[in-house]
Amino acid sequence: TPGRPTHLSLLGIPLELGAGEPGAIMGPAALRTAGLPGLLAGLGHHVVDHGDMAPPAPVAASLPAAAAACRNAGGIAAWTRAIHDRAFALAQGGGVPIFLGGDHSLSMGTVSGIARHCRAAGRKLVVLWIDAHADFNTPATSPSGNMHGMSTAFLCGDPTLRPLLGDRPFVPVAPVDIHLLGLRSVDAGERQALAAHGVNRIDMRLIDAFGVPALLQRILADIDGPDTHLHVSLDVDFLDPSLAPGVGTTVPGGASDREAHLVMEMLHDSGLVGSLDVVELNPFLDERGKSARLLTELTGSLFGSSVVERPARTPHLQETA
Ligand code: B3U
Ligand code: MN
Ligand code: MN
Repeated sequence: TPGRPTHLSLLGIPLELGAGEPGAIMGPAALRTAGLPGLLAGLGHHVVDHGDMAPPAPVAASLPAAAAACRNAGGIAAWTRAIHDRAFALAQGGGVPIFLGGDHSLSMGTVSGIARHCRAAGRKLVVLWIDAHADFNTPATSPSGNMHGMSTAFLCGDPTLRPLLGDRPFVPVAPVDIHLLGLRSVDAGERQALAAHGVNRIDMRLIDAFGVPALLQRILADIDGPDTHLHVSLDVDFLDPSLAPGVGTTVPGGASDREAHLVMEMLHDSGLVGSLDVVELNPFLDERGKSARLLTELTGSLFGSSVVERPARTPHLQETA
C-alpha cells in the first residue's frame, strides 16, 4: 500500500428523505455487502465501522415556512442536526471519516460538521463535489422540492436553509472553496446562482476536452497547503448510468470507470483528503450489485489501492487516534 495507514471511521447514514424516490436507505448495507470495510482494512488501514445511524426523533420546533415547504423538511432537519453532531465528533476524534449514504442531503450534516471541526482545528476546508448535479437549489428555485438538490446551497449559507441546523454552530463554506466536478444537469435558477456566487464548475465538456489529469491537477495545486482539509463528496450519478445504474437520478454522458478511478487515485496521491461521503447509491435500482461494487473499488482507489506500487506523498492530515 502506498501512503501511510490511516484511521478510517465508517458511518452508515440510511437516509432517503431527501431523494425523489425510495431506496437509498439500503445504500450503507449494499456498500458493506460489496466488501468496503474489508477492502479498506486489506489496504492496511485501521478501520472502525460505527454501524448505521438510528433515525433521529423529528425536530420539535417548527421550521420557517420557506424551508418547511420542502419535501420531508422536518425529517431532514432532524437528520442534518444528528449527522452534524456525529461528523463533528468523528473528525474531532482524529482519523478520516467515511460517510456511507444515503441520499445527498446527508452532506448538509457531514460537511457542516467537518467545517466546524476545521474551524476548531485551524484548518482550511475545501469541498470537492463529484456529481452530475450542482445541488445548489434553494427552496425558491428547486423544481422538485427534493432536498438532496439543495446541499451545496445550504453549505454556502442560504438563509432559508440555515434553520435546518437548528442551534448548532454554522460554519459556512465559501463558494470559491467548493469545486463541482462532473456537471451535466443544472437547473436554470441554479446556473445563475452558481455563477453569481463564484462556485467552481467543471462540467463534462471540460472533462472531455482536457481530461481528468489536467483539471484535477489544477484544483489540487490551487488548494495545496499543509493546513487544508479536502472533503470529497461522491454522488453515484457522476458515473455513467451504464456503469452505475443504481441511483435515482441517472444522467447520460457520465464519467467512465477509468476516469473515476483516476480521480480517486490522484486524490489519494495528493494526501489532502480528510473526509468522504459516498452517496445516492440506490440498491433497489442496481443491477446485481454492480454500482455498489464499483463504488467500493473507487473508495479503495481513494485510499491507496493500486496495481503497481507508487510512492505517495506523505498525507498532510495525520490521525491523532
Ligand atoms: N436539480 C434537480 C435534480 C437533482 C439534483 N440533485 C439530484 N437531483 N440528485 C433537483 O431536484 O434539484
Ligand atoms: Mn448530489
Ligand atoms: Mn447527482
